[in-house]
Amino acid sequence: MKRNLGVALIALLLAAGVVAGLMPASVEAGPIKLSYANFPPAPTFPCVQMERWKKVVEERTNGQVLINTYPGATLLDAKEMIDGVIAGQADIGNLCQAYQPGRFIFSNATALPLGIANARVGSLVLWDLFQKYKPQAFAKVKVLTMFTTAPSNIMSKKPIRRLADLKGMDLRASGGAAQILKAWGANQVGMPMSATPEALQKGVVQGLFSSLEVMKDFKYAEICRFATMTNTVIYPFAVVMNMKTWNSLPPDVQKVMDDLGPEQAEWTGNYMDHHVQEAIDWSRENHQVEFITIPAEERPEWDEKLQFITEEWIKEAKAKGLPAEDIVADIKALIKKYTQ
Ligand code: DTR
Repeated sequence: MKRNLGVALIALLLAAGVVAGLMPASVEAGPIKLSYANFPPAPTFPCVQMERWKKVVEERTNGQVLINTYPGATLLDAKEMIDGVIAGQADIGNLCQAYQPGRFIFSNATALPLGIANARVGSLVLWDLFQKYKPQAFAKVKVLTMFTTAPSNIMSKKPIRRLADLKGMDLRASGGAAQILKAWGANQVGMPMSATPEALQKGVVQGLFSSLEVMKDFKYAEICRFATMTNTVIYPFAVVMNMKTWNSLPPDVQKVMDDLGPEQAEWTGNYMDHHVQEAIDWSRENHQVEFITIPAEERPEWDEKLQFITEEWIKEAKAKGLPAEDIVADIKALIKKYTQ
């Protein structure tokens, strides 16, 4: 009898422990596992921000969530990213919106030559703009964060000091930036970032147009000993989650991710700006790269040649039913707000 009482007491204590959350109810369901796909190699900035997001989410959810990252297109490549996430091939994916200017016409307004001076400003502008307009292109996914690159510059094997030096030169660009190179008289060659190292090696192109951190991350400084500081457009990116996955997450996990959206945008912008400066210093020191400033008297000509791009975008966006002029006005106002 005494013994039975003892057993009952232990059982009662155990039950109380379960109710109080001190012990697992049965075999505890393991952490929620999420896959995160990315297209460029691990050391590049889109993947650095991915690892940071993973670490912060895992910490802030106290191990409730575990994220497996897949850099280097091992799960999904650049152009299949959003459809792959919609189809559930990955729970999360990072995509460059500028690679598909027709599909992401709204966000690519931030890639117009409107004077975004750095990645921090670009990322904050893009995030706010997305929140205000919630573009249709993202209706089927949950957007976790957005960010941009720093402005684009020309990296080349031969020096480009004046517009005339660009005439007929084969230069790589991707997405919306292609028309910029064309407008300046270069022969634009389109390809994703991943194909560029080989194209440079083989001499298919004599340079490229991108933000300058790639000088270090892809070691382009070994081949391109010159960089012409055009400080033109940024590239917008987005990190998206499969909608079913999102809806299956507990509210506290969703809140951690929601709160992280704008913080991650700013963190990535700051990381990028800092890293661009590091890459410039590294390229100068290790490969004697010359950074060329466009002569002041020629600068207006470079800028004038790009004016049509915003006008064309407004026409195209209007035809698709977007409030194009309002979007451009908002971008200009947001640039002012975040540049101060
Ligand atoms: N400028 C775009 C986007 C870009 C900039 N840095 C990286 C690094 C890795 C992948 C893409 C990008 C481009 O030229 O593709």
